[in-house]
Amino acid sequence: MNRMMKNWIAGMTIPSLLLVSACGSGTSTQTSQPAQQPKAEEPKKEAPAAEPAKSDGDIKERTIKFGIGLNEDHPTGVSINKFKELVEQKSGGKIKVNNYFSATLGDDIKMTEALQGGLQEITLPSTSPLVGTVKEFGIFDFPFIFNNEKEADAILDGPVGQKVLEKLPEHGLVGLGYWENGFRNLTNSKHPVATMDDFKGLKIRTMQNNVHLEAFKTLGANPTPMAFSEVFTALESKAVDGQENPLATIKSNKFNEVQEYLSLTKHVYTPFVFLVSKIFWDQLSPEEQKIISESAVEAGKFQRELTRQSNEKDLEDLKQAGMKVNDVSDEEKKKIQEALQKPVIDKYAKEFGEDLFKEMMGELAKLR
Ligand code: KDG
Repeated sequence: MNRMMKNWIAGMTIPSLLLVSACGSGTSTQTSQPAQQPKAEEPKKEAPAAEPAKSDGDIKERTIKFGIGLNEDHPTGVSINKFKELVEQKSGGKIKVNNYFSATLGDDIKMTEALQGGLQEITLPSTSPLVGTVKEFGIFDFPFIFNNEKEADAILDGPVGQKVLEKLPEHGLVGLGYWENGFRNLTNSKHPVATMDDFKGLKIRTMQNNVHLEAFKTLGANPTPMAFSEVFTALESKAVDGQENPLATIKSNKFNEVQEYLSLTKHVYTPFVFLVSKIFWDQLSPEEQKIISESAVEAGKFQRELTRQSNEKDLEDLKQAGMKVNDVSDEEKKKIQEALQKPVIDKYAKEFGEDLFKEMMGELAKLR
């Protein structure tokens, strides 16, 4: 994106009604509060002509491009198809959603940029590669921060998650809530990873995220950041020894074909963020925004349930497919977490915003 476009996006604000719809109704069935509304401003002159939002009840013929890196058979792919169904049904067939799976529109960063430029309407990236755009997403990347999905839901659907979503509009993006990528587990082709020492020397692909990189480095591994679409080939060619992802992704992307060991490290939880292009969003009528945000929330609930239900079967299937699976004891996880506290968590909490980090930890303490 060129500088003029960036400046223009940074200068844009959303008419207050639209923002309430994006951040309020988008998460209204969850526990978060409506967003603070910035004052409406005239868009700057060089803005592409966006059609003004019309009155309630106005639904136009539109086509949405929705892209993701995962495959269609992944629980998230199934749920994106559910989103399509909901939008098409709620709009009486006027709004069409075309889904593009398996990174056919590019990786998470590329699709996010396409949204900012108004070239694509929706994507559902992991929050981790987005820290270059909204650094606060990084607080979700800390190892062992969430003990279970219930804690993740409470933080993401609560005020902390909402505050991070509110950073998106100034970057040309609108966030309609969080779906689940999930707890990540390590696979590799060398040996089981059951202790802190077992990480040493392993070449591991990570997402494009400094916390992940630094954490694996601190454990003595050799991390390489890489877009998701390149992972299978990198594992197959042995350019890297391992990677880490939730079980559904390991299965859907057939990493078991090129990885022998699956260690249930559950070292970090990754959210997906439901992103809409702000250029597109601002063209929609309140009625159209409502259809999209309600469908995102409804399909998101379905997605979390489906992902959680499939975990057990995914593990069974991966074992059946020949992966050698091992657990990591709580004691060992604690040792790893302690080793990462100072060089990773304390260091990056300062960078991402200590107040927000403290707020998250305070909320988590209340839940425990
Ligand atoms: O589009 C989603 C995927 O590309 C990605 O976010 C999956 O967790 C993931 C990874 O490891 O890159």
